[in-house]
Amino acid sequence: MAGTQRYLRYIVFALICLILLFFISSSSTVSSANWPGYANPPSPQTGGDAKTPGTTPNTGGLPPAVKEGDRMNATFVTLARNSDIWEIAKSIRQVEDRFNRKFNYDWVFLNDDDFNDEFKKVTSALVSGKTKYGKIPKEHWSFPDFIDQEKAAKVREEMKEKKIIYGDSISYRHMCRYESGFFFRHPLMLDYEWYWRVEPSVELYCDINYDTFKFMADNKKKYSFTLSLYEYVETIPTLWDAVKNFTATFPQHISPGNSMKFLSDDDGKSYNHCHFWSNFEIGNLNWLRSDAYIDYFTSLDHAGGFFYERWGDAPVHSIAAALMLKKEEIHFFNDIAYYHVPFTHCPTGEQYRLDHKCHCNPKDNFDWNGYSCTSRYYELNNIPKPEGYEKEQ
Ligand SMILES: Nc1nc2c(ncn2[C@@H]2O[C@H](COP(=O)(O)OP(=O)(O)OP(=O)(O)O)[C@@H](O)[C@H]2O)c(=O)[nH]1
Ligand SMILES: *[C@@H]1O[C@H](CO)[C@@H](O)[C@H](O)[C@H]1NC(C)=O
Ligand SMILES: *[C@@H]1O[C@H](CO)[C@@H](O)[C@H](O)[C@H]1NC(C)=O
Ligand SMILES: [Mg+2]
Repeated sequence: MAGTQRYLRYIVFALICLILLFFISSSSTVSSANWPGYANPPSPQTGGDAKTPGTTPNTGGLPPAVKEGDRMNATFVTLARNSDIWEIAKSIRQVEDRFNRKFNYDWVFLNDDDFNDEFKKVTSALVSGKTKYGKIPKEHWSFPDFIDQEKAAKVREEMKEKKIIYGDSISYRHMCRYESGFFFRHPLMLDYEWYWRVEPSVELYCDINYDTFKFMADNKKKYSFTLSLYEYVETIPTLWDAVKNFTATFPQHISPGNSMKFLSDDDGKSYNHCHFWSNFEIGNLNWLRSDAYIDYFTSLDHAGGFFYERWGDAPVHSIAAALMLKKEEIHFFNDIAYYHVPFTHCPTGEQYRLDHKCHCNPKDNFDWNGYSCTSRYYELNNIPKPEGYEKEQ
């Protein structure tokens, strides 16, 4: 009897070993076949984490790979040179990770030169939607005939001596004029109603889990921003005069219920230099293509300040939005955490930042700094400031 028992024990032991071996090998094939995890619905965490002292269960799970539902008539748009390739690659990767891998919107690239193969290869590999590459027509990137080029050259010399940033640059002026008056009229852009502008070297710090274009449409927004600040006065000494001439000539284009209070502290007599920072924009292209905006741009263009001064597209777009849109049509995206050197918008509100896996330092948030114009926007629209803003001032 004792011999049979020992015999049985050996058999049971061998069986257990076999079963164990089977589980080890099969479980490792299952998990590797299922990698990457994004393909799976978030699975409830096993109790193992919670039972291990010093660890916490991740109850947040992983976001779904692609959002269901219709897409808007929208595109990303980037103006860039071939030499911007690695800096724009960085921006694209962040926009894709935080937003576009879930929505797969197209991306239009514009350049005053031809894009080279490397630029196209790298950017099209990174973008989850279609990519399109456009060359800017010469007449949108050169001195218009009504500009006195000698006078413009003298201004650049003076600005260089005063050490005004980009003060002596011709290409920077063409860029500002192009972004002010032409990008939305490029043939590739005519196919779309909405745009999101992205520049090289920008960062996004939080997940964006909803369609921002749809949000704009559903809430009747036309223009939006994440950062606002005061413009460098030396670059726009006569911009406000040109604006006043425009409003006198085209009073029909000025909207009732506009955001004049954002721009002026004396009912429009003078400009306080506040503007939305246009390196980030989500906006409506049909508004930019409207008679009102085109009349505005044409009027400013003829005043000459893109070349005789150094007008930036940020104050040009901002003044247009503030005067020609109803104030409710301009949106502040508190939830889009954004960086363009040297300023950060990090959403106020800790719970929001945790829920959206933000990686910005709230101490870097510029919104409540004295040089930001964002509190004016809140006050003018009677929006209560987000909880906790006092601590960030
Ligand atoms: N194709 C082309 N794109 C340009 C040129 N100059 C600027 N850009 C693009 O225009 C946008 C604004 O130019 P930036 O040099 O970023 O200007 P900025 O944001 O005022 O200044 P930075 O602090 O240097 O970023 C970026 O998307 C640039 O890639 C140019 O000469 N040709
Ligand atoms: C997208 O918008 C543009 C501009 O309004 C329009 O011409 C085009 O037909 C629209 N495309 C679709 C698919 O709706
Ligand atoms: C004012 O605007 C009108 C119409 O755009 C233009 O003809 C005129 O030259 C402008 N005057 C100045 C001083 O800019
Ligand atoms: Mg830039």
